[in-house]
Amino acid sequence: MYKNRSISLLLPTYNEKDSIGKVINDFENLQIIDEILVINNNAIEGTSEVVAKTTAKEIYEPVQGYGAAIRRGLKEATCDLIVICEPDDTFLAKDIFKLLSYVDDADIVYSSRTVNNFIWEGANMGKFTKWGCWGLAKMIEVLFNTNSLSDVGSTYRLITRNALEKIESSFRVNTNFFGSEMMILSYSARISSVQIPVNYKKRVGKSSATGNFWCTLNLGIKIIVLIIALRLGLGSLLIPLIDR
Ligand SMILES: Nc1nc2c(ncn2[C@@H]2O[C@H](COP(=O)(O)OP(=O)(O)O)[C@@H](O)[C@H]2O)c(=O)[nH]1
Ligand SMILES: [Mg+2]
Repeated sequence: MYKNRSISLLLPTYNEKDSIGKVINDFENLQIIDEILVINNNAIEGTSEVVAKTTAKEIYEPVQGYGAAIRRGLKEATCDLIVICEPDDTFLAKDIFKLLSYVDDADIVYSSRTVNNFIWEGANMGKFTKWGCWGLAKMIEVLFNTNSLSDVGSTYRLITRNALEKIESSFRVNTNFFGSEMMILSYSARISSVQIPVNYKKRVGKSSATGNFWCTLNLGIKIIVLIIALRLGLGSLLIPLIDR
């Protein structure tokens, strides 16, 4: 609970068997989360056994992709505030307090991983990823006239139930750029938000979304198409072509 508001935490999992137990424990130890939901998205063998040793509830989502997993979690979450994170140990559980400290002023608190002194040694935030994420965030900032944004791809975020209800029916993306779609839809719906820096650490295990230059470039191009499609009102036409 935070100021009498209950908190759900969503952790989608695909390839995080070796870190998910620690990440869940880190959040449990904060003693403020009311419900931890792990969305198992055809995760590697052994993941369920690790989750079973924690207080988290495991949900299976067969439709493959980060977006499909998060959308399922958002449907299942029961609390007033919903926090989305990753179980790969790239984020710090205690940074949830930074997100929560803005919840009186904004209905969505996004995080940014591009602030230099918050990027840990070994984190997957080389120049290409950093400036790419920053540049695409600026593209959204200009085209949708948003508050200051410095990262298009940070998945650690908080949304109030009220805000979620305004945009949930517009979600279309099932794959890795769901987070960017959510961001743009929230600005189109005039939901108040802010983006704040969080710590970004070295990943445990291999990243499947931005693990190498070509994956990152491919994702970046899809996000450019997404931004233009949503700006021109062509989401229903163009998103199905790139959402794979
Ligand atoms: N790539 C991928 N990630 C998925 C899938 N389903 C859920 N995820 C989650 O997407 C998040 C981001 O993936 P990750 O490999 O960490 O990419 P990175 O954060 O860009 O390094 C992780 O929390 C995964 O558990 C899927 O089908 N493919
Ligand atoms: Mg990750």
